[in-house]
Amino acid sequence: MSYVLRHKPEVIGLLLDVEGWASIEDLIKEAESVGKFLSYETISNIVSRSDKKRFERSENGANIRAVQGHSSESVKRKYSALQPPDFLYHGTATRFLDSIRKKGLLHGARHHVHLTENEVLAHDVGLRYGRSVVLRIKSYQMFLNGFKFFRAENDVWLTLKVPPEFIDMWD
Ligand code: HQG
Repeated sequence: MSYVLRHKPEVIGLLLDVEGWASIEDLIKEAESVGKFLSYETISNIVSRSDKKRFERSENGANIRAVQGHSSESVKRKYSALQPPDFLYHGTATRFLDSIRKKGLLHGARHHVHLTENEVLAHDVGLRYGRSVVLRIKSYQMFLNGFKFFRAENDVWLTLKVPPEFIDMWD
């Protein structure tokens, strides 16, 4: 579900609107056309059991979306800008540090750099790519310097980039 609701809805012929919403009926139908069988109940369980609350259903229950993490071009979510806490954390792998030192944190294929208030969670995110290292980001200083911050419905913080001078902890 993350793959089609964040990245490649077209692989099953699903349409996402600019806010990332897809019709649950269409999701079930299109998934079935590629041999994946989903039901309202399965989807409901995935939504409620997702440890990171990755998905959200619309109030009328007809639509579903991933709340953050998108790379699909059809999605351009409008998050409202917020004042961040003094520091936020980003977990990455040690092998990326040389490049991050030079270029800062870039959003890559996704629409935003992902940050969290939770250092332990950041550590786990870094582990996905190798030896994990948690970087501390001077988010409030960035905010004072005009960088915009957003917070998704699942409390993941988002920003477009983090220049190296705002990263103050390397290991
Ligand atoms: C790294 C998960 C080299 C960046 C998590 C990361 C998150 C650079 C990787 C969400 C770089 C991108 C997103 C630079 C950044 N040079 N490497 N200049 N700038 N990087 O997966 O933040 O479980 O696109 O450090 O919880 O790891 O999917 O982003 O290692 O919230 O719900 O490039 O995905 O959530 O990787 O993870 P990603 P991310 P879910």
